[in-house]
Amino acid sequence: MTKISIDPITRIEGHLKIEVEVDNGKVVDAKSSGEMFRGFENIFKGRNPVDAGQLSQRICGVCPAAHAQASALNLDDALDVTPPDNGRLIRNLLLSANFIQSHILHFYHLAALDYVDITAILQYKGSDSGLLKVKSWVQAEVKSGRPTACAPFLPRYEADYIKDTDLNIGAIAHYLQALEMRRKAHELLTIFGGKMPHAIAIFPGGVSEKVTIDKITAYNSRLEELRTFINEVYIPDVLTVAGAYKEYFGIGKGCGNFLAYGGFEESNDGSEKLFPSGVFIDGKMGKFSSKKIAEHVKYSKYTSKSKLHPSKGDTEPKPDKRNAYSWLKAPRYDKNAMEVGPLARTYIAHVSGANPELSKIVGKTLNHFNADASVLLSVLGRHAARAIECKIVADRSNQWLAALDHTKPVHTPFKIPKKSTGMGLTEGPRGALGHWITIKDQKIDNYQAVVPTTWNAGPSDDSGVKGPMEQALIGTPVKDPKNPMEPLRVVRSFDPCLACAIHVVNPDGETISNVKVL
Ligand code: NFE
Ligand code: MG
Repeated sequence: MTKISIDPITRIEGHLKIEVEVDNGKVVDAKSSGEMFRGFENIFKGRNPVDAGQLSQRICGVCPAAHAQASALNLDDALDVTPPDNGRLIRNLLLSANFIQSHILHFYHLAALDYVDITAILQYKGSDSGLLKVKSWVQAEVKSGRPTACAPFLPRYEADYIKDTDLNIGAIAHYLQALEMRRKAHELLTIFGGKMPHAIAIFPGGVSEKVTIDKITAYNSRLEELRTFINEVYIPDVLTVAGAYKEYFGIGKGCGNFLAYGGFEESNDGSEKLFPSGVFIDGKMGKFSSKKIAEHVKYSKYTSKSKLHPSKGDTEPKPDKRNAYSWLKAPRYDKNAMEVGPLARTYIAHVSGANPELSKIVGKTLNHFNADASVLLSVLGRHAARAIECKIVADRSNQWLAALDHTKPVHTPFKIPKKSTGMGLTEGPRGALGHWITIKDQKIDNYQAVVPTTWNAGPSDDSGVKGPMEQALIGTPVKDPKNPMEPLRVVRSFDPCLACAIHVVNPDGETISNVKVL
């Protein structure tokens, strides 16, 4: 039995440690540990409820629009206010810009170097200035013997990278182009959001930024460039990687249960959404009920009572708690571990038939690989689902943009009640995101967030059932324990964000664990 500890996992957001035990070339046990405490929820107490939108966006710079949206829906509920059409549409456009940016980021800048051979750039003979720059960096790294001189390209594990030089150099060119595309997606968000990260225009009752023809035009031109990139570069690249690593359709299955709260409101009361809400448990589709969520903490470093509903949750740290191995709680739905994210959304939308356009693309993708829907429950299924929903969201944004009316309001006025409660459920790029608020004396009395990565990367629950990512790791083949690329590919397929999940650094600056950087 070999024990492998990867700490921290690089090319993700935040600090995550993965420990796996390997026997006979396969992972037989896995532990996922969130390695920082944030206690973000405690900052909200005693504040003006309207501040929640700005505070919660600071949970993360990668998905702030998702937190802004969850917070706005939470406050809409608590303040009993409904946004007008323009308010709802602009909120969708802000969130969609964040989805597009985040999915391109994940595929090209976080995951691609698990497959693409960066050293192929040394064979590059052309004149593109960006590629020549990458070539000179990699050359310098290789020569210097100081392998950390130029992260993120090297050092790296030895692995079965793509062999075709042209394919690798083409992918590196797309890596650079994707940086430019992400800038455009950030600009999209600023047009109606004021700035990115941490938009200022999203607000209970709608948004504060008016519709103008100039803004519509500015959004439209950037969106069209992004849609072209998604169709002509991102989706083909995902298909290329999938074609070269077909075995990953059978690796990293996970718990097989999916949860989606649903996201992108298609009606002002929130009853219709682009991505439907739903649960898929033990092979059956079911209706989602927020009452069935509970956060277990037996293996989490908190003193809180276990199995509390998030509306009653608390965030009291206990770093030295016996047997606890993560700063993440373990959220469960009706006692089940649930995977959330692009695959969960796509699977639920596809199986329920709620989005025919999405089902068409899923069907085409499966035909391309001559496979049935079971292969989606895998590393490659997650990458494919992310690309498919990126296209769905970008295409639909074009229609939301067209539906804006510059003669109409963007906001419905509201009053802050003496006491109230609220719930805001939406979808972030990484999955189901929920915010809960209790208002007392017109101030925040309690604010709790349960984020996508907490669902996916959380530890065992009180009954010892492992989290979805831990379950996905078990059974993963490991050819060479010194170069554990296979488990890394499984982890990265979830696109974890620990900054979100742990809601800063240990205040005493102690070393929390031994760090092996790879
Ligand atoms: Ni910090 Fe986030 C997303 C949210 S994730 S990235 O997407 O919500 O766990
Ligand atoms: Mg929380």
